Amino acid sequence: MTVSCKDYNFSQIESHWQSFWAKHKTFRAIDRSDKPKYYVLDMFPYPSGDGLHVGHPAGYTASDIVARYKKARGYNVLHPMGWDAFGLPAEQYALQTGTHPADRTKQNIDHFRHQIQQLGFALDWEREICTSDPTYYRWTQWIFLQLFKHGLAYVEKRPVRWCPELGTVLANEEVVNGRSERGGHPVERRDLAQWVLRITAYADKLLQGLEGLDWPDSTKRQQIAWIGRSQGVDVRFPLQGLYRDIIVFTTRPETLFGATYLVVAPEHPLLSELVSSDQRRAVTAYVQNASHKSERERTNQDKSGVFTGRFAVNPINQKAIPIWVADYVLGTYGTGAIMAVPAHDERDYDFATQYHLPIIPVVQSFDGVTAPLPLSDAGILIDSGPYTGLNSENAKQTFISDLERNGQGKRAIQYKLRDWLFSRQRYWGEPFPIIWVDESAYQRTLALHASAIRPLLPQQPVTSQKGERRYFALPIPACELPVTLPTLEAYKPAGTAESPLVNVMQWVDVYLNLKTGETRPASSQNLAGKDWVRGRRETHTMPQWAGSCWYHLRYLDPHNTEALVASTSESYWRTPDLYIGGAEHAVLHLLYARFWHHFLHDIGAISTPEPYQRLIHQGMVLGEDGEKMSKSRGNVINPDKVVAEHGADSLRLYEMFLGPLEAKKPWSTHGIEGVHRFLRKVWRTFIDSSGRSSAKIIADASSQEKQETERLLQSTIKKVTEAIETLSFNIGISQMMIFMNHLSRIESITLSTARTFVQLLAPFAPHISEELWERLGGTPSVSEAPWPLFDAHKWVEEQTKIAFQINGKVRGDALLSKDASEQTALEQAKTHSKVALHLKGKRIVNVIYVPGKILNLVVR
Ligand code: ANZ
Repeated sequence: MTVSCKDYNFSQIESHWQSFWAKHKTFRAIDRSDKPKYYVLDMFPYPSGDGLHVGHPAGYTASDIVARYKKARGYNVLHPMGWDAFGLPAEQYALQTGTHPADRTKQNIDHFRHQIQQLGFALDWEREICTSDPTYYRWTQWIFLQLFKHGLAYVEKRPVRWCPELGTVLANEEVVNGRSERGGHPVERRDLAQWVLRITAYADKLLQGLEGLDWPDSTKRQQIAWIGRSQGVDVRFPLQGLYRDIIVFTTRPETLFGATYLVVAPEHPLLSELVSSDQRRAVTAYVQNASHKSERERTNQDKSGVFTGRFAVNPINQKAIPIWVADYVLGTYGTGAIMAVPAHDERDYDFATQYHLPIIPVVQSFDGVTAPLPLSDAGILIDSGPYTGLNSENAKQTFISDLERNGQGKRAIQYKLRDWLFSRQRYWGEPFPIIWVDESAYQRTLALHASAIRPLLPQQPVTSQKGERRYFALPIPACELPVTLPTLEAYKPAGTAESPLVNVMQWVDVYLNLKTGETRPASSQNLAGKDWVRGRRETHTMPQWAGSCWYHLRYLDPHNTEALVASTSESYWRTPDLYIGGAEHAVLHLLYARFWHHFLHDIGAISTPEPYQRLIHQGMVLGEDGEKMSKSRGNVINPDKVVAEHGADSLRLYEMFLGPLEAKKPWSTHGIEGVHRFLRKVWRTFIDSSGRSSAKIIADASSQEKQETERLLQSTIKKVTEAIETLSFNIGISQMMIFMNHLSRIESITLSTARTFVQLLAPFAPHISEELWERLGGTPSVSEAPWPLFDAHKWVEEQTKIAFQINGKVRGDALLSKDASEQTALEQAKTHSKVALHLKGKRIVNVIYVPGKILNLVVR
């Protein structure tokens, strides 16, 4: 089928070429190729019920231009797409309507796929993946097994947010100001045994790995801040009247002489022991009250605290200082206790002022001027015994060595990064490949010689206490994966702080074969005895982050049933050369994915430590009013409508023309019309009213015209190429517009010029380009044509004659580039013999330079 239209009928043209690409598998990535590879990845979408947003194509078009360009440059390109398909909205929708989340998700994906295909992206659809597909999450579970085996997955009691009114636990994003987003009901904290991943074991690797990455600085900085590595000292403060010490973590040991009190967190394990009897009541009430607050509330709000009735001894000067309990000190950071130095720490200063505690300055600013307190800068130590007069920065090391020598302190490193809470009390997520059994079953597994389970057990067993009983986690071995999510009949929340899966007894209550790892529903038969034990499946599910932690690897080998990725594929494709996605993922997704990737590298499953070498965030596309698009504001632009009215090529080109890729930019309906007019002009210039290539296009143009056009063509090749390489697409588009204006003005265009222009336009507006290419006699497809190369020889012709004047009289000339700087022109002039003669013994007092025309020197 060919397109028969005479005019620029974009909808016919676009659907024709989309089927052409699909039929010819034009963008299929080849697994074993002699060509160099190029892997460009988009952050895959969550297929929400709202469909595609115009923000999606901003990133996807950018990656698509690069993919098409790299293909034209001879690379074997991998440009895949998939779905981050587990998640809350599908489950909530199921609750409201009774539609199964899997069905709903499938509908959404079909809609998204259709929308994305309409935009003509050069994707290899044979590699499409979906995180909620058992063939995919089988490997998510497999990675979890490896983490479990290596002691990086454990169970701990952590609070969940339980809403009694709704009878369900809520995710963080469903809680607003302590109330449920839906209904505004109060939300409580409940402690529940949950899975946690030991990401903190990777803190240093995650920090060091950042160094070699080509990422936006701000994203690196956010990752560094999130990991929050602090170097300091653990200082030992003996307690008065108890043979015990309190250890505090400080990054400012040089301020020890200014420590006027200690503070312990309400969760501090020594607190109940150290409280004096007359303060016990007040402290208990305080601790009780603090337990309802979140960490954020504790660190942001006004400070409060209670005296514990006990004193500690400052090891440096033997002074007794009071110990307080206050919730601005967190139990989860450092040692959960601090030495308060109100003169030099803002939080301590506020607290001391409020409770009338002493404030002793021990650092003075370098110039000796009394600065207002608290003074957190470095300076000169004062009132600090033998250390007085030292520069506080240098003194830090002296304090540390002295404390270490006297056994009063120890160097310590702290991280803000916490282990990753990996359980969700949800239905629509990956099940854990875990069965809980009693101790005897665990011991039997350990004693078995041939067992598929035993080699997967971590050194320390993972256990969970329920009332009197202790349960042991046994993994389901890889050969028994996936553990598929059962089909629920009712989506009602469990009514407890557990996942709805607890109600599916048929699935939960099983026999497990300790040798093979096989499972059978316990209700169907009694298998107790020999190798079978009864157990309960883990009913929590994994968080949505899990599937997106490693999807970049699955695209390399999406249909592999034997391994997550075959090493042959992995060693060829390795990791994405370019990763494009929103800045909202600057911290968590990127950190979690880096953690898993480093881990997989450590266990030898893959050959690279870092997943994403080069990263770019596309800026948000705002509404016409300059505000974030939202339904409530009514400023949402529907991409389907834009495609219907102006075509996919216009949408693509327009989104790239809006401005720099990384900038936030408002949509403009006027703007898209302008871009659309440009495409019509391209069409009209190359195609005549009968639909054939225009009579203006000839084999050879007049030499005068040819020169001018050739020069502009070379600039256009150069600029468009550079624009793609540097992802400054808007600059490339402007240049094509300039060139098009020229082409539309001149009498005749050579066929080769017309074709080259079409090739340059192709990555941006591929459909019209394919159509023009075909009508200009190109075969088989512009997507298969090699990229036009910039020809420096023809570029030289851009040089023009420039006249050298001295005091207004022409004394010589030379060929110079139109873009030559004043400096270059001046140097050229000085080497000209006649000009040099006239300059001899004179002083240049003024220079007038008109690039491409004259250089006039005023001399005296
Ligand atoms: C004495 C001191 C004097 C401190 C001074 C600061 C300034 P970063 O850099 O964030 O690691 N701190 C320690 N543990 C804490 C906890 N569990 N909750 C709240 N604050 C805690 O901060 C380290 C500093 O934060 C430590 O150094 C400690 O206060 C406080 F002029 O010790 B500092």
